[in-house]
Amino acid sequence: MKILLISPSVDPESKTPKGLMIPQLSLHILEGLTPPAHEVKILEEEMDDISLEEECDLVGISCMTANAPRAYALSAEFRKRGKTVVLGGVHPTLLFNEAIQHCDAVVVGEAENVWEQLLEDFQRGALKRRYHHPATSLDRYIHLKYRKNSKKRLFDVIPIMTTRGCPYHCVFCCVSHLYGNNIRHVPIENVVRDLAESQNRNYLFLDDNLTGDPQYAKALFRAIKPFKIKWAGQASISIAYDPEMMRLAADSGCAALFFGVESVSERQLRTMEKSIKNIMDLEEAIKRVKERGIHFHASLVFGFDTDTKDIFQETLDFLMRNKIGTASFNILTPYPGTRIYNQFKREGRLLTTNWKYYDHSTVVFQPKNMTPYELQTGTIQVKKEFSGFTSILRRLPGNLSHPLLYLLMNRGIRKNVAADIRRLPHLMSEVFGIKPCESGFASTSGDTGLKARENLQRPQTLEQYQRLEKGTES
Ligand code: B12
Ligand code: SF4
Repeated sequence: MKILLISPSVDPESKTPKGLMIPQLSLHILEGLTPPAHEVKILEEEMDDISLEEECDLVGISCMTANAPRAYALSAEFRKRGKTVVLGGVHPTLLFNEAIQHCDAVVVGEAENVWEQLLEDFQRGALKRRYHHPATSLDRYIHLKYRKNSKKRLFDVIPIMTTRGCPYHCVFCCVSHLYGNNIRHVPIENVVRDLAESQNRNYLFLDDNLTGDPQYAKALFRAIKPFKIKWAGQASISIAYDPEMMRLAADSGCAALFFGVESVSERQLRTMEKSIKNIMDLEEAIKRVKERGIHFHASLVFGFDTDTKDIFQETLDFLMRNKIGTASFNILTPYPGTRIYNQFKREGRLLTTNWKYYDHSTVVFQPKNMTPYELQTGTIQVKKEFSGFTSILRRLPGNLSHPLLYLLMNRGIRKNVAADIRRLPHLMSEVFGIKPCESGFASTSGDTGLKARENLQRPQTLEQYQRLEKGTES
């Protein structure tokens, strides 16, 4: 039997250079679980073209919330052509009732204990609508085959996940709904086997918090040290206060760590399940990470109810003062299955439930202390100033341990700003319900586009937005 596994893009028109793609682990796990009698083909739409006429018996599609509409559209096309489609991943797990309307079967949660059964059922003509295993074990070794995306070792990065599950319940996160509240581990000998078999130089640990279980993390770092690899991963900022962990991480090849800093507002930090709740301790932690020669990437979120318009300048000042290497500037997104989604829905604050806008870069709700437009453009402005030439030069002295990574990632942010500005007019009319004046964007196309705000009618309240959305005001 021929199985086609697909990871759809949010926007099929835009492609990512192959060299920057990290293989989609879920699809490679499915391939590894598939008995050798079957043939598997993997297509990642961000770099591959998808042919609807592809010869296959079964199609499996993986999606998050933002690419769910595209997954549903592809599924509809394949089903029209007589193919059976199975959906899996974050979004179908969170919204089974919605996903099942668009396909033949859904795998809710992890696939390790159900995929082979699903294939058998399909071959017998007895496919069920829902597959789920409540307590997936990560003990089994699954051999993963990766194709090379790039000939350059610098860009060829292989993903590895060593833990699943999270004991915390951050209001904007769905991970504990997906994988449960207990941290489960892949046996360290299996991780070591992965490294030995893949023979790569660069790895990305996909764990939500690689150091969530300090004992496991330390044993892991000791075990991988002999491979002399370079790796990056996500960790909790509290590791900066564990000198042994820092030493073991650095010795095992840690080049960069991504930290969910989320906010530089103490008011916000105090409301969150964070180990560090004040700015002074955060700044000391950043210093310690950098002293170890580890690149510091901060992930920030704008749009909390405690945020006012001052948060943008406050964040920029913080990033410059601490010479932060790189950062992701996310807009608070109420993903279905999170506490914040339920709250905003209850309060009538969701501006759209078109999932394609649930991408961390679009305001899809009514913020408390500013308009959606202000949150959107404020975030773009921070990205723009942070990734500007002067800012890169000013932060360079604190980022000399990995200069190439520093420059390339900042360039990436810069490119992202241009894309954000290009889509602003579309968001304004489609999500915020603001109609640009006739003279609006055309006259500002040579500029950043942000000046266009002067030419726009800007509704200030949710009621105004809702009226605009219904077309009763223009
Ligand atoms: C790594 C990662 C990324 C990487 C992906 C790199 C890559 N090529 O793999 C990058 C940085 C690119 C990324 C980007 C984004 N990400 Co991300 N990401 C993750 C992370 C940390 C791990 C995902 C992963 O690979 N897990 C390992 C695999 C094995 O697990 P899995 O995908 O769940 O797959 C299992 C099952 O779900 C199931 N399964 C999955 N697919 C399928 C398909 C079929 C057919 C079947 C049968 C089963 C099945 O089987 C698998 C094995 O058990 C998760 C957090 C998490 N814990 O999941 C966030 C996460 C998935 N990302 C998230 C978000 C929001 C994003 C972005 C929108 C953020 C942004 N703006 O940058 C973008 C969107 C990109 C896009 N194109 O849509 C959210 C999704 C929320 C949501 N409801 O959609 C998560 C949950 C983070 C969070 N805490 O909120 N992400
Ligand atoms: S944001 Fe991180 S710590 Fe918080 S629940 Fe999600 S995975 Fe856990």
